Formats: sequence, structure tokens, C-alpha cells
Amino acid sequence: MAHDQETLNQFLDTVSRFVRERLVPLEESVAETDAVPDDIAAEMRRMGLFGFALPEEYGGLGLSMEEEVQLAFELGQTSPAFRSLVGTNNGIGGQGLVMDGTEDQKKRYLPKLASGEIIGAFALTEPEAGSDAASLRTSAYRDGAGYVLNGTKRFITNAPEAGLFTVFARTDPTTTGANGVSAFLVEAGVRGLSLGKNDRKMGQRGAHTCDVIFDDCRVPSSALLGGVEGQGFKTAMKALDRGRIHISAVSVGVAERLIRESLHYALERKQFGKPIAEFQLIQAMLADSKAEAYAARCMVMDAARRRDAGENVGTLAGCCKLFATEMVGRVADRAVQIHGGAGYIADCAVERLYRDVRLFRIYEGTTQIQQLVIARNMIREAQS
Ligand code: COS
Repeated sequence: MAHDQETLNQFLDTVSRFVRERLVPLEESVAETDAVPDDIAAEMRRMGLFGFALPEEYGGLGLSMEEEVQLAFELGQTSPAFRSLVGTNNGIGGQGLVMDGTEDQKKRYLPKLASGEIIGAFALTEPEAGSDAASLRTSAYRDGAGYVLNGTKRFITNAPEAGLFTVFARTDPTTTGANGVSAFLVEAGVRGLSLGKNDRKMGQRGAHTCDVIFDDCRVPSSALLGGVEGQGFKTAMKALDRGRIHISAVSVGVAERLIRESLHYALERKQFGKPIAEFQLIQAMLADSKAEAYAARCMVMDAARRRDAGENVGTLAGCCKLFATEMVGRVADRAVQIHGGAGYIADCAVERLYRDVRLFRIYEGTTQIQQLVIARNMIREAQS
């Protein structure tokens, strides 16, 4: 539901201040300790950030997509680990439930996700099924009044903290494709569900991923998302369409932060007797970054508005993800270049952000998957 402009502006101002005054000063220690402090998580709960995109009737803030991307522009102004903590509940870990859950399932879990009492995780990727998500092998066979899950999920964001997993598993062993996949809501702590060691990642320290292993894990029939078999892959794709716009907005936010850091440094740093900002080769890098970040911001706002208006934005979400995540990679690279040697040193924000943003081009669908989705949709449309 759309909020009035004044309420939205107040909320965005509060978040912006929280980011600048509370989160930015903690960036280095979060990277060092690999943990977001509990008091920050508590503040995020109080601000409603665990449920910004979840419906108001279940305790969320019910932001529209256009409102959500504006929030993501703000949350993007600091280490992505902070956003990641609240990202799955509102995104891929909660939206499957919002879009396709039964009323009972929504009532049971959405209020807890919205308040941040539990963390939701999206368990799609497997050791042998990354981009080719439909080839997943985790199985769920019917047994009496429930299902038994077996298989391993990989790189699952927030799995170490999760209270609820949306798990994609094959209920029809006779098909190898998308139609045999169903989604299950599996609570942490059930027998047969275990976690691997936390992955040691290139960046985004403070945000955690690990394997999720199902070994004869028994769940009741009521765990089947929407109560229907064979719909799981579509649920995953719909959640990802939405998530891709959100990640694009975060990419814009981080790019704007990197540009600010670069401009500030270029104005302070003197070489050859004057601030390096006065050299045209530095100006070219600043200008390219500014123009590209602005283009991505406009794309993201447009896709979000169209989604709110009810358009199918699968292609546009792919365009945003492709452009915005590649854009922030280039902006981060230029930011390091503008900082010179200082940008390669670990206590420099741009060094850390350079590593952090590398993930944006990979998760929720690689750049190459976005290219494939965009082109496939174009061809289908032309032929229909
Ligand atoms: N919304 C709704 N339904 C969708 C959809 C979407 N965006 N995309 C596909 N579907 C449906 C299709 O309509 C099709 O249904 P029907 O058989 O009833 O027509 C079904 O899902 C299978 O679609 P498709 O044939 O396109 O599946 P593919 O196996 O060819 O896979 C790609 C398509 C590659 C696009 C998909 O596997 C993908 O997005 N992979 C990347 C996965 C990913 O992002 N992983 C990140 C992990 S989460 S961090």
C-alpha cells in the first residue's frame, strides 16, 4: 500500500540518519568481527525494517515497490551486511509466502518475519544447481501425512540465523524440470535439518551463508507452500523478479556512496600541487560514475513504478539487475583507482565496498542469467 509522501519522507529521513550516524561508524568493526551487533538488529526491529515489504495486515510496513526502492537507495549507503540482515525477510525469504502461501501459513509466519522475531531464508541453490535452478535434486517424497526431504542447499543467505526456510524440492521424481518442483516452509530446529560451517566469503562480512542439509527431514503436509505441488519453481522465479529490482536499488545506493567517497578524496588529495579533482582524467572517472549511477536510479524507479501499476516486469527487472550491478562494479573499480594506493588498503571504505559489491553481479541471478532472461522474453514477445 502506498503511503502519503510526508510519512514516507519522514521514514526515509529517519533511515538515512540511522545509516549515517549508527551504521557507517560500525562498518569496520562489523567487517572485523563478522557480526552485526545485537543492539543494531534490535534498532532495526523497532524501525520496522524486518518487515518493510511485508503486508501491513501481518505487521509489516507494506511499502510499495516504488517506496521500497527508495528505502534501498538509503540502506545501500553503508555496508551491504546491514541490509542483508533484513533483506531476506522482506525479499526472497518472505515474498514466496506473501505471493503463494495459504492464509494459515501467512498468519503463522508473516507476523514473526515482519517483527524480526524470526529470520527467513530462501533455499534454492544446490551444489549442482546454481543458474540452472530447475535442475535441483533435493527431493521431497510423500510419506503418510507429510513429506520427507533429502538433499543439500548451498550458499544460503542468513541460514545460520534463520528460523524459517523456504525450501525448493522435487516432489515429482519422474520429471527433471521445473514442473516437478514444490516449495516447503521448514522451521529451523526440526529433526533432519542441519547447517554446514559458515562460508568464508570474499566480502560482505557480517552477512552469513552456509549449506543447509536435509537428511530424512520430515515435515507435515501443511508445510507445502500454498498447499499445491509443482508450483515451487514459479514461486521462486516470482520472488526473484521482485528481488532483482531490490538488489538493483541497493547497487544504486552503494554506487552513490562510492561516488561520494571518491569525490571527497579527490578534493582533499593533492598531487602535482593541486587537488586531484582538478585533473581531467580524474574528472572523467567521477563523471562516468555519476552518469551511470543516475541512469540506474532512473531505471530502478521506472521498473518499480511499473510493477506497482501491475505490469509484468520480468524483463525490466532483468534489465535493472544487469545494468545496476555491473554499474556498481565499475563505480567501485573507479573509486579504488581514484583513491590510488590508499584504495587498496584494508581500512579504506572503498576497498571493502569493492569486495562487497562483487556479489551483486552473482546472486539472485548472474548477469549472464539476466541477459538470457531479457533476450528470451524479447524473442517470445516478438513471436507471440
Ligand atoms: N515468473 C513466473 N513464472 C516464471 C518466471 C517468472 N519470472 N520465469 C519462469 N517461469 C515459469 C515459466 O513460465 C515455466 O512455466 P510453464 O512450464 O508453466 O510455462 C516455468 O517457470 C519454467 O520456466 P523456464 O522454462 O523458463 O525455466 P528454465 O529451466 O529454462 O530456467 C532460468 C529459467 C534460467 C531463467 C532460471 O532457472 C533462473 O532464473 N535461474 C537463475 C536462478 C537464480 O537466480 N539463482 C539465484 C539463487 S537465489 S540467491
